[in-house]
Amino acid sequence: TNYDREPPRHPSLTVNSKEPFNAEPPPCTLVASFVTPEEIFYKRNHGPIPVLEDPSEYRLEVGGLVSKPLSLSLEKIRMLPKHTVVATLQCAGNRRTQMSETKHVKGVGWGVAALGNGIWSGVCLYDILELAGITQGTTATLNGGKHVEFVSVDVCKEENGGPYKASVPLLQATTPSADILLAYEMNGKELNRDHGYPLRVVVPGVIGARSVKWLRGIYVTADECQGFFMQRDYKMFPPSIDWHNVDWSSRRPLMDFPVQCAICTPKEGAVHALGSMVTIQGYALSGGGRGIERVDVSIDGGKTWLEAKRYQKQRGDLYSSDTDNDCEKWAWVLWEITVQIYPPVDIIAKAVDSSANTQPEKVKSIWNLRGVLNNSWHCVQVQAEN
Ligand code: MTE
Ligand code: MO
Repeated sequence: TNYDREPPRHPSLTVNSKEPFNAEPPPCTLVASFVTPEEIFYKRNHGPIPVLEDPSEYRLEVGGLVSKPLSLSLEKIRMLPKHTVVATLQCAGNRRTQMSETKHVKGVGWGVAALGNGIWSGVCLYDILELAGITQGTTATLNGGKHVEFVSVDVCKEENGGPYKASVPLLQATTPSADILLAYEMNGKELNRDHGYPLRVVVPGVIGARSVKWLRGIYVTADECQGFFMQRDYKMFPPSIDWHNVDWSSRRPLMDFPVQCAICTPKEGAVHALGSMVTIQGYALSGGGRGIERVDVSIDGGKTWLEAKRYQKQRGDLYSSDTDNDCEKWAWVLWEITVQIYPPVDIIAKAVDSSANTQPEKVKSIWNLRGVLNNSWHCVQVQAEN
């Protein structure tokens, strides 16, 4: 595999793995804007970034159990109705490094910034499927198609040199409110190579692993995708299971992510004077289109809690009511609270989603061999100035 045609990257990124390139921004830059700029948006790859020599030669193949197979050029795709979705992509491995502190887990280490909120524009997956002869809201086609598989062109060692792939159930793919997009723009600009140029899938509310980049083919299939990342990775096992007794076929692939929250500023080990006013900021999100109902912050290690103010647009337009119905359902909320602190203190944040789901207090109770979905309470220690 050849890494000499990688795109340029922003110097502020923390590189967790160089080849393949895996990197995340400093957490404080995440809370600087509701929409994450592309340069600092986390990058999660399993191989070199593909090179598309001639965009006019590109074709998206739509096949499998469809009545009208298609081969679509970029030009044709751009002529179809354009939709925009604001959605946060989050890697299932976000906060994995912390999970490893209790007991080692296998996988690329990530801090709290393996996520980003983007404005994605492109065509709706159900519009493409409709062109291929599948009607909206279909659970199965007459010839037995029940899943929609997305296939890329990148070279992954886990796939023995084959491309990255994933699938979603046909019903989700054909349901307009699921908002699955084939995006060719990110934040109002042409999608860049790191994030999937010329076309990527965006499956809102679902772990990032299913949002296949550098999309080349969409296939309606009878079975769920049998690729490595669906069957032998991105599954969650109980704490009692480790590499010696794991049976990958006993669990389903992860899809929706759970309620999650992290403190982005102050950072771990920050120093503050006794009695100083500190603004604590972070993000919170949940999967499956569930919004955030509440963010609780403690400045005494979890004895008492205060509710933070949440916002989705400008920092200036803080809202804390549950009556805000103009929120983006697939996007994170940013939150903040200004408090007087007497260090040393443990600052903790936890969120509650719109279905009243809460986060586990300790990482130990959700430890799993692949280190996925660490959504335990996030804690930052602040030291006293001496
Ligand atoms: N698509 C392809 N083709 N190859 C990949 O390695 N990584 C997946 C997903 N799509 C991946 C992919 C994973 S695990 C995540 S978390 C997201 O892309 C990351 O998207 P980003 O790099 O645009 O942030
Ligand atoms: Mo991921």
